Formats: sequence, C-alpha cells, structure tokens
Amino acid sequence: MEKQTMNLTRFLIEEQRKYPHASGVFTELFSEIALAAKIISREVNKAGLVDILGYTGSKNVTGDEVKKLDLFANNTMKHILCRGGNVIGLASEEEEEAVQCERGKYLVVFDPLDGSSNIDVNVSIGTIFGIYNKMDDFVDEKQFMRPGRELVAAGYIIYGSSTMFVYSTGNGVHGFTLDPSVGEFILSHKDIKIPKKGKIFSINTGNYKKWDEKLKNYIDFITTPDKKTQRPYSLRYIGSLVADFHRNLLYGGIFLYPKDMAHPNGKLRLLYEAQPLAFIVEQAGGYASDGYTPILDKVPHDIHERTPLFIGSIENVKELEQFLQK
Ligand code: P6P
Repeated sequence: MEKQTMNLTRFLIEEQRKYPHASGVFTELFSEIALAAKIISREVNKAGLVDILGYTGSKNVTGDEVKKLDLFANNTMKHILCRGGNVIGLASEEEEEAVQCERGKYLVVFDPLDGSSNIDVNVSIGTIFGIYNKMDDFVDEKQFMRPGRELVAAGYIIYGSSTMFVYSTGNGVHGFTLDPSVGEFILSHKDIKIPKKGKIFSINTGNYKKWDEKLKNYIDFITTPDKKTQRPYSLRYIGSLVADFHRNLLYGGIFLYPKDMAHPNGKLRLLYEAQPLAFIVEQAGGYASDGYTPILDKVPHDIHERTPLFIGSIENVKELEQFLQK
C-alpha cells in the first residue's frame, strides 16, 4: 500500500528528516527539477503531434544539431532553476558558458535532453543532472572544475513508455514513475541495486574498425561462446545514453563509449553526463571509469570536456579495465 501513496516530495521530506540540520532547500530544489521534468515530459510525449519536431537549424556549442525540444528542455530547466532562488549557477550542454543565477546554495549541471537524435523516431530520451554545493557567489567555469565525488546528488529522467525520475542523494538510488493523471512521481523502484555482473553489453559496434586493439580483444572475448563464463554476452544498444544506462542499471551489464579515431577523447561529456551517471551507478553498487581512472575522480578542465565512458556492473567494468590495462 505504501508504494501507492509515496510520492517524490514526501519521500524527499522523509529522507530530509534523517538530517535534523537540513534546511529543506534541497527538497525544494528537487521539487523544481521534478516540475521541469513534468513539463519536458509533456512536450516530449506530444512531440509527434505538434510542430516541435525537427531541427532548429542551429548547432549547440558542441556542434551537435539542436532540435527544438533540446532548446525547450534547456530553457525550461534554466528558467525554473535560476528563478527558484536555490541555484547560484548552472552548466548545460546547450550553454556555451556557465550561467550565473541570482542567489542560491547549489550549482546544477545538466544535459537537458540527451539522445535527442532519437526524438523523431519515438525512442526513449532523457535529462541528466548533478548537484554541487556552491563554492562562491560569483559563478564561472572554474566552480565546475571539480571531481564528481563532490556531487551532493545526481539523477536522470527517462522519457520512455513511462516517465521515470531516478536519483540519489548519497543514500541509495530510488526510482519514481510519473502518474500523468495526477501529475505526481510515485515511488516504484526503492533502493535500486545493479547486479554485480551482467550479460548485456552496449556499444556501437559500427565503430569496431576505429577501436584500438585492446578494446577489440575485449569485445572479441565477451562475444566468444563459453558456457562456463556465460559468454557470449548479449548486445543491446539503443543509441540513447539514458535509455541504455537505465536498462543496464536494472538488468546488469556494461555500457561502453570508448575513444576512437573519430573521438580521441570519447564522445560523451564528463561534467553533465558521465559524472552524474557514475554517482548513480556507484550508489547502486556499480562502477564507472574511463578505462584507467574512476569517472568520479576525474576533474574536468572545461565544461564541455569529453571522456571515454565504461559504466555498469562492477565486475564487467573491472574486466574491461583488465583488457585495456594489459
Ligand atoms: P553513437 C546521443 O546522441 C548520444 O549523445 C548518447 O545519448 C548516446 O549514448 C550516444 O550519443 C550514441 O552515439 O555515436 O553511437 O550514435
């Protein structure tokens, strides 16, 4: 019975009660992110019906074609967070520079709508966010050049067959499913734990010829039949990071976006994609690295820095590291 009545706000308030000194600002901030998520979810779910599909004809700072929903999601997150009085500054994939807000205790990093290349074909997409304590009231890029271990919270929203809000404040990972009829995120996945080892691997094998030999050796190993070690693994790749990550979080497995000849530092972003998801996966008992260094130990040198990303079940990621470090 408890699950039906436990919504995100109540869960956060009950979580907050464990910290007598908590001011409630954090709960307020999460409620603002949840509001943005509901608004974005509404637009994503009706995208096929109104002329919001298609490209704006502009490119974002990182050169990706920007879809109208990307801009809508970015502006929604930016306006709600910057006006809420809890966020002093933010960094977004769609903003070239750090954004200064009026006042607040926190910094927020986010990818407003990851996987947007899938919008037109109704494949699940998502929002990824991370929250840091501010260091200064003046916000510039330097405030974001810190290891992901300093995150105080992180999460993602996946806009799929249902809209789910998954987050951690450092006390486990919890998932909430949006009930559109009442506009509430209802607790559906309490204390998510990723299996220690999984049989799913997620990588764009179309890039095989561009990979270095050690990665090819790993992929050849996990696709070589061997009953004793449950090989071959199964390939599942949606091409939408949040969707691929979410499936592997629940089922176990490894997601890989390595560096290759086209992406010498990998394709995915350290600050607002890899670090928040690494925070989540470690809280769920998993692990994330760039093949050599834990993602949460890496310090970005600029807001849009890319990184190779290997993330998921700890035994799978450690097995991958052994191949790369041979
Ligand atoms: P590729 C989507 O464009 C994205 O940023 C991630 O969501 C996804 O994991 C990755 O790129 C897919 O990249 O090169 O395999 O199409």
